[in-house]
Amino acid sequence: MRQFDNIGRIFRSADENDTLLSQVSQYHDSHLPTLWLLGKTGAGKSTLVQAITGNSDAEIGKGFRPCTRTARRFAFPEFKPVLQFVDTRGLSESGYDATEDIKICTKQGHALIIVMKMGDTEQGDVLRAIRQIKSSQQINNSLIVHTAAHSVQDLQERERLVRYNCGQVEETLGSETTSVAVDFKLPEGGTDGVEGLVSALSEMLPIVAVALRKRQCSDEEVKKFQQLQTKVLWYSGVSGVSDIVPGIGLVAVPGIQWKMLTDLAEPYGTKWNKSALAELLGALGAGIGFRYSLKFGTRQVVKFLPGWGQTVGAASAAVMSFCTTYAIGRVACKYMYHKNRNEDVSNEELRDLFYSAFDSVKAVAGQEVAGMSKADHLSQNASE
Ligand SMILES: Nc1nc2c(ncn2[C@@H]2O[C@H](COP(=O)(O)OP(=O)(O)O)[C@@H](O)[C@H]2O)c(=O)[nH]1
Ligand SMILES: [Mg+2]
Repeated sequence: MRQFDNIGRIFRSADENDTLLSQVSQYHDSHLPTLWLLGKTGAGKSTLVQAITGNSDAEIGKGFRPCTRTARRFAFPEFKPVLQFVDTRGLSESGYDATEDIKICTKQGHALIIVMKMGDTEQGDVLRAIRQIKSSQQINNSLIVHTAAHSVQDLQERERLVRYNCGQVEETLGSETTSVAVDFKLPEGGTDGVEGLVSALSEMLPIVAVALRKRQCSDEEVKKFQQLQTKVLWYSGVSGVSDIVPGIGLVAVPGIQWKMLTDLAEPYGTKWNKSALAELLGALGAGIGFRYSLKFGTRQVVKFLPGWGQTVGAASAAVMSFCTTYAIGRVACKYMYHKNRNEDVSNEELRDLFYSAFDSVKAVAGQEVAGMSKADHLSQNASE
């Protein structure tokens, strides 16, 4: 086990870098992928957040915090957030100026969600804001959401109303825009169209597909992981950021991964130590474990992932850090789950899971890192 001797040392020294890590997480949490909700009061913005996060009305009400003079943000989850909703309240105030809100919403990957109640054709305030947003040339993804679809029974009438409001928005934006019709509160209870809404949002922001899409699943191990998934995504995002903020990467990534493992152990009623970690990395095989222990650079690990060897030079280290952290988190959860039950889990199974977890967040990592680099670049330019 000599090859793993470095693990404790490196992790301990990284652990001492708490201030550094808290800077990185602060940067991460203020550059979250953003769903910007634009719509009149009563259009259904809060209800939308509630429907797709599964949070209660009360949690939504209390979770929104002012972030500009005219907007509030709702981070999801509240602690260790991986995305945010921004609700523009000032929209109906005369002289609403979107400049500050545009800045907040375009720091990271983002999508503009235009929320309109079915049949409400009075959209002057919304269109005025859209005009301003368009002229900033900062928003490239938008979706129109027609809420309370079932309040209009006649399907042809519904279609006509949808077309009318889409027409108003498209004329203002100067481009075609996807739209979905939903009802969050059917008279008989339940919802309609929420799945389609989440799919449309996932197309624009890949994080939505990973963090918010609920998959029915009967496997207890997977269910347990799903409860911890956003936590793993948060650590992955923070690892990615640490590669972008200059001078932090090599030290920070293993430290962040170690913190993640420690954090994940609690819900499994266990603890990590050097030998448990060595066992897990050993199970993942020479390709992952051995290299990991030698260099601690995710760049090194990734060279041994099938299909990534050739692209590693071109792909950004931050994407690699993100995906590797996620994959390690995923595998560690499975390892702990079975260990706790004294069940065997084969090395192949762990390895396959590592690769599939890695692949499952490539799109998320790509967008986050592109967004963060852009934000970083912009703020550097601004301070020059
Ligand atoms: N029937 C129905 N009611 C809705 C729907 N969306 C929102 N509402 C209701 O409309 C009202 C305003 O919604 P809210 O989400 O607070 O609007 P906001 O001001 O845009 O945040 C609430 O009473 C909601 O219950 C919907 O899809 N169907
Ligand atoms: Mg609201």
